[in-house]
Amino acid sequence: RVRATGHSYEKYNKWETIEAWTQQVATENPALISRSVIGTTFEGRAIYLLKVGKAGQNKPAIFMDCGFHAREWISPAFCQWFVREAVRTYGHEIQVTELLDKLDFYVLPVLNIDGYIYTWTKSRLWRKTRSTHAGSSCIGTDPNRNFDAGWCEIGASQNPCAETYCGPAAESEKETKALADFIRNKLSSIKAYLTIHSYSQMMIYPYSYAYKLGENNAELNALAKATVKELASLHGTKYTYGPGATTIYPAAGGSDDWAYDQGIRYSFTFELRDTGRYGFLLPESQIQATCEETFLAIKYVASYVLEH
Ligand code: ING
Ligand code: ZN
Repeated sequence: RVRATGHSYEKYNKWETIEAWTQQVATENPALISRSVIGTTFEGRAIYLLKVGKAGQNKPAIFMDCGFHAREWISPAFCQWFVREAVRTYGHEIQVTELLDKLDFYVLPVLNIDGYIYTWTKSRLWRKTRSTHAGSSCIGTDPNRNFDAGWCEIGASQNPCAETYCGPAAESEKETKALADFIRNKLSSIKAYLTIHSYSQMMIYPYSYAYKLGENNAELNALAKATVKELASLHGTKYTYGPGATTIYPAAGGSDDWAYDQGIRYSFTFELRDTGRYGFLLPESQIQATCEETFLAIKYVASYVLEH
C-alpha cells in the first residue's frame, strides 16, 4: 500500500505523497502514532503533526520539524525516515523502545508546504513561504527569520523581495504562527526543540540573533560535540558545531533561538549534508546514508534529554 501512493523513503516525495503517507503511517501504527493538524498554510493546506510514542500520562516530549525552507529536500526526507525507523525498531531495538516508552516525539514533516510544492512545480531553489504582501509584488517570507527572537535585527531583510525577508511582523506567517502556538501550548512538556535544515553539516545552538551565549552554553557545546561524534561514527561525515552567530552567520528570527528563549533548554538546528558539492540538490542516492547518520544523532540527543 505504501507503493500505491508512490511513497519511498529513499526518494524525495512530492507533497501529496507525503500527505497520504502521514495518514497511512498513523493508521498502520495506532499504538505509536497519532496525527493532528496544527494549522493551515497561506494557500490553505493542512499542516500535519505526528505524535510518536507509546501512550502515557505526562510524558516529556521532543519537538522536531522539517521543511522550513522549501528547497532543502533532505529535511522532509529525514522526518519521514525518522518516523519509519522509530516504529520499525520499536520493540526490537532497546534504545528506541525506551525512548518511545518514556518520551513523545512531535514530528512536523513539512512546515512550509506551499513553498515545498513550489519547488516541485515551478522553481527548485525557492526558499521562502508563498505569502503575498501589501505594497509589493514579491512573494514569500523566510520562515526562519519570522520568529520573535531579535526579530529582523540582524542577518534578515525588511525587503519583501529578499531571500531572508523577515515578514511584516514576527509570526506574520500562518505556518510560523501555527508552530509557535503549538509549542507555547505544550511548553511544560517539551524538553527539546530540533529543527532540520540543509546544507552545511552543522549542529547549531543559540544564539544566532546576537553574539551572546545561552545560560547552559557549556552543556550545549558538550552535547553537540558528543552528538556529532556519534553521527560521524557511521559514515565518517564531519559536522561542525557551535553557537549560530559565530558558527554559521548572525541571523535573527530563527526558530531555535525563539524556542530557547521560551525556556526549552535543548534547542538545535541541524544542517544536514552536504558541504556544497550538491548543496540543496543532494542526490537521492545519499538519502539513506544521510538519514541513518542523522537518526543516530537524534537518538543521542533524545537519550541525553531523557536523562537530564
Ligand atoms: N540555514 C539557517 C538559516 O535559516 C540558521 C541557519 C540557523 C539561521 C538558526 C538562524 C538560526 O539561514 C539554512 N540553511 O537555512
Ligand atoms: Zn534552511
